[in-house]
Amino acid sequence: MRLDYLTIFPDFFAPLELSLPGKAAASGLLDLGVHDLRQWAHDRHRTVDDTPYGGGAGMVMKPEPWGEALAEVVRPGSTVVFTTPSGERFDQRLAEELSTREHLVFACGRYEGIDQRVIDHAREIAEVREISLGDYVLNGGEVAALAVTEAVVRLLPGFMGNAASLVEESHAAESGGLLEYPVYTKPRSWEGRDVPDVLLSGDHGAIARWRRAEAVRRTAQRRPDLLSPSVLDDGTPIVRAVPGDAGELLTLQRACWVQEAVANDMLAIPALHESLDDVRAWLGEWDTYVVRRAGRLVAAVRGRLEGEAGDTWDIGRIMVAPDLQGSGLGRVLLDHIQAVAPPAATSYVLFTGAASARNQRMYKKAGFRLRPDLPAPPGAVVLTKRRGR
Ligand code: 6GU
Repeated sequence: MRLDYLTIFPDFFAPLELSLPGKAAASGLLDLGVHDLRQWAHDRHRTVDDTPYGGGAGMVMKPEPWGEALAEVVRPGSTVVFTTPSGERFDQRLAEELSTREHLVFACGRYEGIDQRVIDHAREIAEVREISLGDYVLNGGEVAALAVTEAVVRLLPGFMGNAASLVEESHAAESGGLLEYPVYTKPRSWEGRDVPDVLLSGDHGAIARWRRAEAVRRTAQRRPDLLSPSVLDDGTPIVRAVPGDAGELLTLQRACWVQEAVANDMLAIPALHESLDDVRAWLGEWDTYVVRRAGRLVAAVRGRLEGEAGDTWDIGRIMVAPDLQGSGLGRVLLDHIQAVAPPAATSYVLFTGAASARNQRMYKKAGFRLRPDLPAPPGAVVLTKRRGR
């Protein structure tokens, strides 16, 4: 595999010489080229940026040096990787895909980005991927290019010493997309902390079961988005809400809570008065799940840990589009939100209108009990349930 880097900070890539890619280069598995973009800037100051058309903050990278650089470095079969916070999210699947390419050219943007025509032009002469490491902003794409390089290069055949360690680690498709289980080595007891007994048992079946259970527990706690989504009877998935769902959630919420207002003869219900910004804000604070039918957002539920000890899973905003009410969707969402509660949750709590007879019936059927002993908002009742283990 050949790797080229186009950057205004070639020194960023010095680590390539020492780390694993350096060894691969020495063994002939990798060919590396680091290029200073300014060698293709021809004015006295070797300028690579300029002010944005249309105004706005910051500087934009000029197209001409990039055009010349790509003309020199790209060849048939190249893949050009633009590292940018507005790219597609880099993950193990994408690393595996890139590891099949003959030639990667990393184009590292700085400032507010590269003139869009450079990317459009690159698409005509090569395969182009715009890649982001995640939802945060770095000053430039160099560190991202290094991270992508390390993830890709270690997948090349003959690169890792131990092929099995590639299969078992976090995120490998073969381990079911779970995070890795915790690992231990000697000594058996350290600073009063002991290695779990099962690992010393010699019982390989028990060890495999323990590791699998730990991997699932960790994943549920840290990355619930990686666990297989729940599905309805007809296979419709229940998926995590994303920020772009806010508008439809607001519409559904208004529709559902008008019914509540009528049933309880009361307009002072928070869900009825929230703005789009309110919904956007709570989406960031709650684990929210939605169901779509034929593209339309028809149901939702949210949960989060509450209480002094953080052990109560607060369930709310169970909403089902008026035309689908009575179909059992609400109950499925109620079961789902209990199932995804983090391990710390030892009980569930929810509120509903004091006069919302249908809701209360469903909650009681699901094992919740009315708690007149607990404080409730005006016009509402509290129901709780202990979490079964
Ligand atoms: Cl690839 N570039 C920059 N500048 N910031 C980032 C990133 C890339 N990925 C996450 N943040």
